[in-house]
Amino acid sequence: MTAPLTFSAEVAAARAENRAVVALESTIITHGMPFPQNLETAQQVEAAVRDAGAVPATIALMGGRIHIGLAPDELSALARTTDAKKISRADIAACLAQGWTGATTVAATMICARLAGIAVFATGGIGGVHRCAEHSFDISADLQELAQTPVTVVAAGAKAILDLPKTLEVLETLGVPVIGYRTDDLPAFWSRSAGLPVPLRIDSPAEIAAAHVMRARLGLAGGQLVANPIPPEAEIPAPEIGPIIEAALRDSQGIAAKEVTPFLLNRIFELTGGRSLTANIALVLNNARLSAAVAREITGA
Ligand code: PSU
Repeated sequence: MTAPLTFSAEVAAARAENRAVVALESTIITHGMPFPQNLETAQQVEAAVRDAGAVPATIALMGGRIHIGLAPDELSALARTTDAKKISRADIAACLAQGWTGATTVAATMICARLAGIAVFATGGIGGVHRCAEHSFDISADLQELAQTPVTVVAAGAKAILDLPKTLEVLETLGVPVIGYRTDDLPAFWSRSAGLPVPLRIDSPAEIAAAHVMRARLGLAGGQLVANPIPPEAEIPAPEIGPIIEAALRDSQGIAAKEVTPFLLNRIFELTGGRSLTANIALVLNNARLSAAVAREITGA
């Protein structure tokens, strides 16, 4: 009994040649950005990985199979789909067994990447501990996944809609290394700094790769979170985005569970007149480039 994996032609060729592969998620396409920017971004992110010398593997669930790499027409169809389910660890088996179309979150993409033997994954920002989680208990399954699945995830920190100090605390409790890339400050998605120290700092892709390999040698479960700050020219500084996040949170009363993050991202998009999306695209591209460099170091290419 093996997992139902279907590799795209490009990813299958890369595997045969032992070339570096970078996993990419699909919830950001279906639930994180509006059409057509979602498709344009997904295509640009794949191109950025190729330009940096690795092969992109966008992951999605379709027809009862885990697709590792999507053909251009599949990517385009997914970006236009309005009824894809947002799939995390809890949903993945039922989604496959039912043959639903599922977009993978960070947690589900990590599970699929591990099954496909992919060590590095690029996203925008991970999920984490939501504000007022002491009342709602809303903590993203992404954190537990980082604690148990050995994939290095490159993100621009956790999304600033979250409670970032609590997110860092939970990651520490779970034993997840949070590595600032060329920074001592925790990046906050749209902003370069959350005003919190990042627990670890590493300044080169080779050293991030070495830490990944060392975790495997030590038999440590779980992955690493690489926190890569948004490029300076694209950032929305924290004092500027802060009040907008507060306003979006006020508007989110009554929204719960999986709907919270997509609602907030969309509301912040509206309140910033689209500037948050421009920043989101820039940070994802930046993470794709760093992921390709780390993946190449791990495969020795
Ligand atoms: N990064 C982005 N946009 C997104 C996401 C990441 O730039 O929409 C998605 C990821 O799939 C992540 C999810 O796993 O948001 C977090 O959702 P939740 O807070 O419901 O766990």
